[in-house]
Amino acid sequence: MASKPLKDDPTDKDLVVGPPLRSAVGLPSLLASIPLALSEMGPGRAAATLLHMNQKDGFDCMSCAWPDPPHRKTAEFCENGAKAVSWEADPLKVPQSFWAQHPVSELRERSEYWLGQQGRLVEPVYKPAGSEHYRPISWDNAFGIIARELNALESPNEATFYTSGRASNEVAFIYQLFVRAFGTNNLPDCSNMCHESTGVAMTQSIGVGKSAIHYEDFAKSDLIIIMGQNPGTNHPRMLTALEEAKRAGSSIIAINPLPEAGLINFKNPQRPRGLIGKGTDLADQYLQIRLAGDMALMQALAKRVFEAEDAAPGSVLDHRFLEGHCIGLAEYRQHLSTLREADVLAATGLDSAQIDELAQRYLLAENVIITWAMGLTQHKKAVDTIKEIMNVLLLRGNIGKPGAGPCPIRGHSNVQGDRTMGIWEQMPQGFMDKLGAEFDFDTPAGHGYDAVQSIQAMADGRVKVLVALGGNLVHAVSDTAAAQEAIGKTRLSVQISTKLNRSHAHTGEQALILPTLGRSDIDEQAAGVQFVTVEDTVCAVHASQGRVAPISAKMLSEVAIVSRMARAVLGPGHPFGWEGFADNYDTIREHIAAVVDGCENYNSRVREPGGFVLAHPPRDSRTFPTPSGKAVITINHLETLALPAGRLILQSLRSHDQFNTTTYSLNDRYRGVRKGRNVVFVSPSDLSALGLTDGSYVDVHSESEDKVDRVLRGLRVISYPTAQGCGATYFPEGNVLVPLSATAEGSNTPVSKSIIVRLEPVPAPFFG
Ligand SMILES: Nc1nc2c(c(=O)[nH]1)N[C@H]1C(S)=C(S)[C@@H](COP(=O)(O)OP(=O)(O)OC[C@H]3O[C@@H](n4cnc5c(=O)[nH]c(N)nc54)[C@H](O)[C@@H]3O)O[C@H]1N2
Ligand SMILES: Nc1nc2c(c(=O)[nH]1)N[C@H]1C(S)=C(S)[C@@H](COP(=O)(O)OP(=O)(O)OC[C@H]3O[C@@H](n4cnc5c(=O)[nH]c(N)nc54)[C@H](O)[C@@H]3O)O[C@H]1N2
Ligand code: SF4
Ligand SMILES: [Mo]
Repeated sequence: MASKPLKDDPTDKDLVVGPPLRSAVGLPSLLASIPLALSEMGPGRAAATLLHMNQKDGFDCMSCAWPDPPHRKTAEFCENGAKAVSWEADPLKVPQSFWAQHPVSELRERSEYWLGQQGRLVEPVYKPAGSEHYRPISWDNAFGIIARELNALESPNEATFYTSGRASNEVAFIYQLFVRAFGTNNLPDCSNMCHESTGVAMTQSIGVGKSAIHYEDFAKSDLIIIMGQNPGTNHPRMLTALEEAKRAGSSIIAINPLPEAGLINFKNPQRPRGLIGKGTDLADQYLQIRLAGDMALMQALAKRVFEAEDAAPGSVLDHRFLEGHCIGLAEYRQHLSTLREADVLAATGLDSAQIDELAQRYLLAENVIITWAMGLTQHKKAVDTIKEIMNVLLLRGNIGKPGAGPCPIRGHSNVQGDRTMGIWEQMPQGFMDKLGAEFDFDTPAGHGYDAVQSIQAMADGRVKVLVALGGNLVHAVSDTAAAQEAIGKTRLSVQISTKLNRSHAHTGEQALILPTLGRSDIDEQAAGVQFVTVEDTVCAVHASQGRVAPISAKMLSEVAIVSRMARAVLGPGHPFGWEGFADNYDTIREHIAAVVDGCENYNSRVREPGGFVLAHPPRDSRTFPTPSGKAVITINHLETLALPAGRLILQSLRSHDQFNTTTYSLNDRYRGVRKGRNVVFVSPSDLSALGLTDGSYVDVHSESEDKVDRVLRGLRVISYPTAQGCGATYFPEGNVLVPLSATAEGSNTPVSKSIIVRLEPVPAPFFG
């Protein structure tokens, strides 16, 4: 039974706010996912998808990048994975009549929830210049329009090619090949707005920008420090790994301005006791840090490590490791000697005793893992903050040994694989050389545009065509109004998508929507049913094969779309063998094996049950591929976000029932919010200082250097136990507040988690 398309957009009319929960998962969430799957997909598709999700012969969950355990259970998915597959495998189709009925001007006013509920996109549609309506078009004509517009450009650099991290390795590889054969490195991706800061920082520190642990290391660790991450919502099966680690004797420290339920306690739905019992208490220490205070905290921790070493020389630092594998120790020690505790306390909002306890716990543990996600990467000093994490780990040799290492937790299910395959505006020369040699062509020189630079280039006319392989760029990037205007200036925007979203409404003069198969769909090509491959957050690569029949024969696979687009644009005689790629994905994997380091014998290794783990020199052998050949202990200058009186630092984050810009429902169960999203969380002490009360309404104005008044209107204030001086609201709505130019130093990632705002009281909205 398919859900009925909504007539109206949901409002916050029935918003209910209760207390935040102190435990995650358990019975309610398991039960919550099943009826949803049944009502959206029907029982046949629900069984075909849920039972094959994350199994060795099934498909990879399309939601987050959390890895699969070595031994799989029958139900190897979480509530949010079930929501993601229910949303994708929805048998409801956007009907042909839809396009005549709904002009783009109307779609612009619709909520993401409404857009996503209209069903799967099942035929290509085209909006000509000057028209308010899309209309069905043949695939050949669609590719013809793309070829015409791309080939009319004065330079290939006048086009930009976005990728969202759900794309498989196979399509990512041929997409970047097409883009580089066309002649540009303009390959922005969602990673630019996500873990870019991580990649930059870790590459400088240890030479590799990826997690340096195996799945099994969680249970081998003595201590896991979880920073800036909400696993209960965004990587729910991580709670199982944390529970196993706790049972094996590890302790957990959570560092987060918000008391997130999933970090406090976990009831495991896979364990009968978990359903009814009191669950496992997770965090042994919970540090409610001020937003953007983590760099100061890591420096204070490192300083305490040095003080302990001074008190007991030779017994605290890992001298053998430091001497054999690292540079920069003496300078770092010297630099931290000037760190002032008062600055640390102001930046973190913590007291010295809390930081002392953190240091004691760190020093007592032999093997330490530090994980993090968007709470660290989306700040001005994000790169330096992550380099300080690396410093802390290096001091005690917490890398390249069992149970220890840095572990950034990626977002989209294949965002890491897409990078491995060459989706990056600044791929290293070694990759470019191998790509050029394999296909015998001159790869474009120089760096291309990232996501923010692409929007800026559209705004000032340097980019005239936008092609997007998935995602929802206009609503995911910062400064929504500026992004809408910029994309509106292009000649053509092309979206390769499964479902409708805001990027189909804010388009170039002309626009194309190309409907694609998703992860769960059976992908049949000339050589038979195909599988694709993906890489998870711990560098494990494996196959993924869809399990349900596509609901329309007019949808094409992403590989078919990209290879046909390439043939249309580059000409029928183009020598790379595009047609064969779509017929049989093994042909693509042969090229991946030749070009991508670590992917030798790719076709046979991904056919092993469970796949294989990519090499990682720091993890595997304490070899550091930096210019010096050593891990670099870096010096970073502390800068604390200044907070003028009467202002708050605001973060924008995910509710429990959304996937990035996709809204599954208006609920955020763990934080006690139901049937509404237009809320701002503020601490009780800030509320009284600002003269506001729980339940009142405010407009949120951001205060930026360019003096533009960016406003998010009519938010309901929630008194919430967040760190003092800090507020929170939901992403993507919060993007209207972030100037395009407000980005992290060194990674150009929008600072979505540190926006200085002022709250102005307004009357309660009237819900007619
Ligand atoms: N269900 C679901 N799963 C998802 C996604 C989704 O939208 N829905 N998105 C996927 C993607 S693309 C990504 S990148 C990940 C995101 O995963 P997360 O990073 O967990 O996502 P956010 O909701 O942005 O949460 C940020 C967390 O960091 C904390 N935080 C914010 N600022 C700071 C800070 O300055 N310091 C510290 N210490 N903590 C801070 C917040 O309080 C919050 O708990 O999840 C992935 N998985
Ligand atoms: N303010 C603020 N902004 C943020 C963030 C934040 O925390 N705060 N987080 C940032 C982060 S971490 C990220 S990753 C970005 C996310 O940016 P994006 O990746 O661009 O956004 P998504 O919402 O994940 O994209 C969803 C759309 O992808 C399409 N889609 C879904 N599945 C498939 C598929 O299999 N194939 C294809 N071709 N299309 C598909 C659907 O049409 C769907 O509407 O947003 C960033 N923006
Ligand atoms: S943890 Fe992430 S990848 Fe695993 S089932 Fe849940 S949403 Fe999917
Ligand atoms: Mo992300």
